[in-house]
Amino acid sequence: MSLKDKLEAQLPFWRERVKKLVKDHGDVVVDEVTISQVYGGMRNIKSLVTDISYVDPNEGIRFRGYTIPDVIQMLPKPPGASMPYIGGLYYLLVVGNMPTAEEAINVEEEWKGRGEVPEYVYDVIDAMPCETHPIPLFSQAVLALQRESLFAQRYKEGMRKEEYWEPMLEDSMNLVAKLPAIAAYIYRVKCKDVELIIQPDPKLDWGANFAHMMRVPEKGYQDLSRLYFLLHSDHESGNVSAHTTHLVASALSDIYYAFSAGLNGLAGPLHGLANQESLHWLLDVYQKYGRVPRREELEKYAWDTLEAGQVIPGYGHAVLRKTDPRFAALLDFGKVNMPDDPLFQLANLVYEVVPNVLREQGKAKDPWPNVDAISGVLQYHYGVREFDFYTVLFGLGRFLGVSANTIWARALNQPLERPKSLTTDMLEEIVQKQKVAQ
Ligand code: NMX
Ligand code: MLT
Repeated sequence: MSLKDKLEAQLPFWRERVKKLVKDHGDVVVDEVTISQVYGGMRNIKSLVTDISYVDPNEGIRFRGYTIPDVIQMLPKPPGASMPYIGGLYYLLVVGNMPTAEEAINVEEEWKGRGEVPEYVYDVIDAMPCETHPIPLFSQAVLALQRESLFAQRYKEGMRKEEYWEPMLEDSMNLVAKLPAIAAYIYRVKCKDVELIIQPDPKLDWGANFAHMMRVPEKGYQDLSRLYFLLHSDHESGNVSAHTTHLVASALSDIYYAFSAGLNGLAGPLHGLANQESLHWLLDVYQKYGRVPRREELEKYAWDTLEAGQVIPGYGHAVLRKTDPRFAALLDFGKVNMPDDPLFQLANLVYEVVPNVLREQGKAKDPWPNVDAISGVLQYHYGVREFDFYTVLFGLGRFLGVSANTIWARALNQPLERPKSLTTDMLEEIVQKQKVAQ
């Protein structure tokens, strides 16, 4: 059975399960909302649902119930690789269980058949000024492809609601197949390379093909690419890129519109841009001392950053309260593949020093590193040194999760998202009424 058949087979059960839960228990209270949360970016308000991944504050992400070490160990891998097929990860995210090697390879093969990028996409990228940040290039390229949307076409033709998931899946499979070539092209444009289009190698899997089109020959970079996309794929529903994609798609905008919007959210320095900011910070430290600094020097540098009113990029998180397991997975990769790289050693030292500094300062609720504290160091090691490009890499991985979520949102007929707002007067009135009632 194909990924599509496996998905389709589950839909009657899931539709009935959700229908029954809402019908029988629709009034059960899940959460209460305080004024601090209303003014505080809706932090920790439990108001979204996804079965694809869950972030436990003390444990970190689980994909379909599996931890990162489980996923790395259990997913099928290409011969000789230490990291899994991304086709297998996509199967896990969309279908919900671990694929066999054959099932993972089937997804990879389907993508190969859908990978050709129309020429006009490259024309759109070429038409933009070369100093444009890679994220607008990526986001525009995705938006340009909207004319290919089967969802939009079928909707226009009068598709039935129960069928929405199907063209959403088709669009997602088409887009995921094209994204590595588009991303690699943007990288080559930014590097002012003469050879802009590198044809994919049909013998390689999705992750390794990305490495090939980036023209990074080391085998380690193939594995880093697979690992990187796996780790960045999903982080439950409330993060800015996932939530934006979900919100836009809830208006029945197709995945091209929705993901392009999600990428624009990812571009913010408090979200995906933190990976490039983090590498800048590490390089500034390194350049200041001309070497890996001593612990006391690094401590002072961190304090200087805080006293200048800036954040330490790559540290802290809106949900996590422990070291991000994605950081830990990249750290482990670095220990095996680049233990002597001075920047890697610096990132390691920062991990020993900065959490104590942030704890002492007492502001950040989470003093621990997130994925962005180290991801750039590993790219830098393999020669991918266009910092601006790092958020594109994050976005390429993130598509896997947000598209899986969008397919399921349409399969379960999730409605238009439209929360309610209040005025400050109204909130003050609520406070007064509660005081009187006490
Ligand atoms: N360095 C300095 N101050 C920090 C940091 C940090 N790394 N993290 C949080 N704080 C401050 C934060 O600015 C806030 O200050 P103020 O009260 O003056 O506004 C205070 O601590 C409380 O913030 P929190 O409630 O702990 O964090 P919040 O949930 O609002 O934000 C982040 C989470 C991730 C936006 C925040 O920790 C941050 O800005 N980190 C640095 C940027 C970063 O690494 N972003 C990447 C996130 C992960 N990703 O991959 O997208
Ligand atoms: C993410 O991967 O989206 C980030 O860690 C941010 C988040 O989860 O809020």
